[in-house]
Amino acid sequence: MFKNIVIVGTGYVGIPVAAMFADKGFNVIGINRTKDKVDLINKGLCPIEGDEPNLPELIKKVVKNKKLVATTDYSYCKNADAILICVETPFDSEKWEPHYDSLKSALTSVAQNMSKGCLVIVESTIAPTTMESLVKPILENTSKMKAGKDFLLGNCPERVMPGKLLYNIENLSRVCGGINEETSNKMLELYSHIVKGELYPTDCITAEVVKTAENAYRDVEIAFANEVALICEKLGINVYEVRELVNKAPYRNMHLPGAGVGGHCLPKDSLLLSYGVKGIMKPELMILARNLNKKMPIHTAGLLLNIFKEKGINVKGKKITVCGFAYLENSDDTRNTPALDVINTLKEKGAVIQVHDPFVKSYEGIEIKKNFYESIDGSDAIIFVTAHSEYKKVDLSKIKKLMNTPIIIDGRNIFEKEEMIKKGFIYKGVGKG
Ligand code: SAJ
Repeated sequence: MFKNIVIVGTGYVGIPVAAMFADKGFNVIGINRTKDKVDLINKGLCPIEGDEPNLPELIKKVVKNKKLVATTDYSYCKNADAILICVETPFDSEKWEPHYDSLKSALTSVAQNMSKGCLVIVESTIAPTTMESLVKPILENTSKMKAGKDFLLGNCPERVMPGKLLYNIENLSRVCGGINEETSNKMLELYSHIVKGELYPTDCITAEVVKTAENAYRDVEIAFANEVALICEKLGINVYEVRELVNKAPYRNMHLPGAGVGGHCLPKDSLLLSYGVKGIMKPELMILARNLNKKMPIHTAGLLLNIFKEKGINVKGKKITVCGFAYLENSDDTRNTPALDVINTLKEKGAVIQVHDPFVKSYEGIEIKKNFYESIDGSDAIIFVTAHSEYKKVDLSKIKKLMNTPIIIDGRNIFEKEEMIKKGFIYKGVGKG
């Protein structure tokens, strides 16, 4: 029977799952290394920016009824029946390896405090074989206990998405990879309290591969759409018309091409998956796809640079407004945003960049403007990088009057080419020849 649950890491993954277990009557302790976040949560406030339906209200409720308490103190693990580890696991693409410092530190602190009979579950995304080669040894060597015997150990990969944190946890299926059958069954029992989706028991390494493969798969799907977009540009046709007709064929689901692939999952999970077989085999397709997607923001900036070149305009000093800094439409999440590569590519050529985003409050070293028309006033070009709904409603005649030169680059198929040309814009869209 589970009563006391500890969640290590109260970010995008940890805080919603902590609030959901607390709402089901469990005594939940949320451990975070930063005191500010701990204090915020203990005031009943949500530490996540952006629009997360029902999450702020849920946190307020469970903190008020004392079912959720945040702390920096790992000694609470002593009384935990279950400990979920939800810390960040970024990938260092320079060194070509996962960055497990947060994971290692969390595991060590948990192992120093946890008691016999506890169930430890890693929800963070990890490369295949990490449970066996890193998680289990740290827990066993530090606690002097045996996994599968003195404590149970499993991997239940998160499936969160900014903007749908609570919805995804409640409704998506989950893979419960246990060190043994007893553990997988205990995981099913625990998660059945908060997950309405299917719960699939399996072993740890299968769970590790499922998580990284499901995102590598999506990255490859998007890369395919991006490659067809590049072909359509060369052939002078519209990739979005091609996509619509391709998807009329049965079993086709061509994804959306665009200005790039950001977020906390897709840019790293194919790298984590390939890292899992490092020294054994070298995956090709998913790495090619990853490299193609990484080029899309540069390609998008290149569409503008080509126009300047054709018109004999010197980019140096030109005022360019980048619209959309979040990696995802109608979100404030900026992790691995393609917008940064668009901005840097143009800055390297001497352009002066303004950034507009209706959701992103701030970003280190970049002023984010809130008023769209102000941000494009006097600009020599606009590049739309994120498909925020606001951009679909802008007044094109007003934009044309405000701009110095009416050059628009559309990274997300926000506008129709014909309409833009009719209105007197010099318009280029990703995938639109
Ligand atoms: N993107 C495209 N074309 C597409 C879809 C997305 O260029 O057809 C771009 C987006 O603009 C964004 C990036 O890819 O920059 C990622 O978009 P995403 O929709 O995949 O959103 P994420 O990164 O939040 O993905 C998460 C993933 N979920 C987990 O890792 C648990 C992903 O597997 C889910 O499919 C996605 O949420 C979702 O749709 O829920």
